[in-house]
Amino acid sequence: MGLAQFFQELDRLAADSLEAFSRAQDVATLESGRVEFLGAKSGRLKDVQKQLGGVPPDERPAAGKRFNEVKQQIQSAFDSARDRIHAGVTQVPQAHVFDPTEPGRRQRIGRRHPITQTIEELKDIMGRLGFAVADGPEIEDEWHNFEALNIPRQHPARDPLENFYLSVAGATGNTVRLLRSQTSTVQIRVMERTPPPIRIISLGRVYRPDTADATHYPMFHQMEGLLIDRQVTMADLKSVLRMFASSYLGTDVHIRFRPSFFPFTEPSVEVDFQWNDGWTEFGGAGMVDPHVLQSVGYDPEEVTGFAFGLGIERLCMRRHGITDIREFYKNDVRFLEQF
Ligand code: FA5
Repeated sequence: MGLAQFFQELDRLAADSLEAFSRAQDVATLESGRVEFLGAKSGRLKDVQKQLGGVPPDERPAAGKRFNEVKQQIQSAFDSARDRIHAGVTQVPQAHVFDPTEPGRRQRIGRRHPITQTIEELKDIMGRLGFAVADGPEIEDEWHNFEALNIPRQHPARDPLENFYLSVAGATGNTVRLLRSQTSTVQIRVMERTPPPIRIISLGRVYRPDTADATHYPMFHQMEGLLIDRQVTMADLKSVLRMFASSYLGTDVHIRFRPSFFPFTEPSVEVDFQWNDGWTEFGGAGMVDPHVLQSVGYDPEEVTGFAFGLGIERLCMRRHGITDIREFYKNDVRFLEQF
């Protein structure tokens, strides 16, 4: 084989192998290229090397020199393809890189409704004043919602337009029930089953067909308080409410009683708290009427007591500067997540 022909063979080998290695994108293609061009037994480089013996002796040094150059070229093309492919294989896609120095992504965590949070806080404060928590049903009978509370049948508070009445089917026919309109029902339930002394609170939903506006909602929450013992006076009521209000609003709060009327307390008052820039009404209160004490079997000559019922939404609104009660029930996360 003449030198020119040998050089031609070498050039073709170099061109083929460089192209193959530069195109290889994965380990398998790289390996088959390696076997084809650099294979120790039957690689194409080996074949060309064998042809070196057929080159005339005086031309062999030039042929050998050129052969070595091409071999070097093919080897380095293989090396760089291998480095490139290995780097690609070990490189994790950017999106999955975990960088421990980056600040964490904040997870959105659910939270309890502001009214639920307020209820927990009120229980806590009243618990420290010695009041235990009592519960009663939201679907009530007329005895607990009215009669036992000294609200007789003809009383306007029992008007169907003032209450959500229900007719509940039972074995002995339909019975009248209603969604309780006040938590005062729980006073009766507790007194019926417990001898005095009593010191309880009850917090929960009540229902009235009130038109929703900034301060009214047809479903709202009340905290009822009841204390029955010997020689309880209005002064005890006032100091308990004042301690409560000061704890809840976080500063010394003045209490004002305005004369009022509730069938189940005598005397009865509206309770106002003074906080920041003015007076706000939070609920009603009074000394438990002797008729009520009698209706649950207590002796009004032996024990007296006070009761109060405060609007929980109004308390929460005052404390947080919320101007519209409807915000609580819109389920707007932008409002709710502020608490
Ligand atoms: C009562 O419900 C009496 N049971 C309170 C009571 C208890 C008096 C024990 C005496 C002894 P009143 O109807 O005023 O009272 O309601 C009490 C409070 O509930 C109100 O002051 C107000 O804060 C809140 N409230 C009343 N209606 C609504 C309403 N529609 N939406 C939101 N809050 C209301």
